[in-house]
Amino acid sequence: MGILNVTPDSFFDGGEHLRLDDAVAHGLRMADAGADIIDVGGESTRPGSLPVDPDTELERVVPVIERLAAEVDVPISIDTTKPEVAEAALAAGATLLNDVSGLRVGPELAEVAAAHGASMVLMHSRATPKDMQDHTRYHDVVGEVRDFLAAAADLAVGAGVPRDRIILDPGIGFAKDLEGNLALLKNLDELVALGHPVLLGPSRKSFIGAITGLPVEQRLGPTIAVCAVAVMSGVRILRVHDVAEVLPAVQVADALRDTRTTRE
Ligand code: HH2
Repeated sequence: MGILNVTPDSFFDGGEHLRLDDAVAHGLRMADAGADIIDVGGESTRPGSLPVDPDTELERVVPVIERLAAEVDVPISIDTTKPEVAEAALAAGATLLNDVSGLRVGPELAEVAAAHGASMVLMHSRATPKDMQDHTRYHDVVGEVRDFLAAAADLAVGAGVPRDRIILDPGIGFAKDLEGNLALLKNLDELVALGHPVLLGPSRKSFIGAITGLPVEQRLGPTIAVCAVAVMSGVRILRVHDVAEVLPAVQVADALRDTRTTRE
């Protein structure tokens, strides 16, 4: 899944794709590089970021989705927590709804997805991007995230989304400190065991900076390492900024995973 942030303030690519032509060109580049999904977002959710009003978010994402839907074959995903933005994005040609709130505010987003026959990503998070890093304490982060995602999947099914269209995501960096992120990354198999495809978004995030001391521009190598480990743990979708660079590592990890399982 290639990331296409149509925002002025995303933590890595903020401001790079605000012009429609630049955004579409980047989407096409990622599709050419082998992305299976393009994830379009119009609101940064980095720690500390402030919400964007629905009209601004709509103006950013809808024209990009319309153009990409006409110009690329790969599915387009909309990264939003606002039902009105989801509705317009799915009408414009997106077929996957990426909900970083994991339906915390209720089933409305799932109802929108169901009405459009769209698939859904349900991600674990807490509070809002502005204050989520004040909510990083858990008794058992892996168990709590797993139970949250299982309940969110049930809520989506209740709202009409077929179970086989639901993807789960532990939400790396969303209301998690380094210890929490590492616990989740070390126990991805527990989320995979829920039976849904698991998506992971580690790309250039601050836990990599905390481990390596590297600034965001220099986090590609460690991002690739995390992606390879995630594939070995059964993760099926990696949400990344650098599709061309990550894809070969994912292909190799996938081949090694098959080797390990076919020997017995
Ligand atoms: N991370 C971000 C945004 N959306 N969606 C899912 N499913 N999983 C994630 O881990 C995830 C996500 C944050 O990263 P990014 O889009 O690069 O930055 P920003 O929020 O600053 O736009």
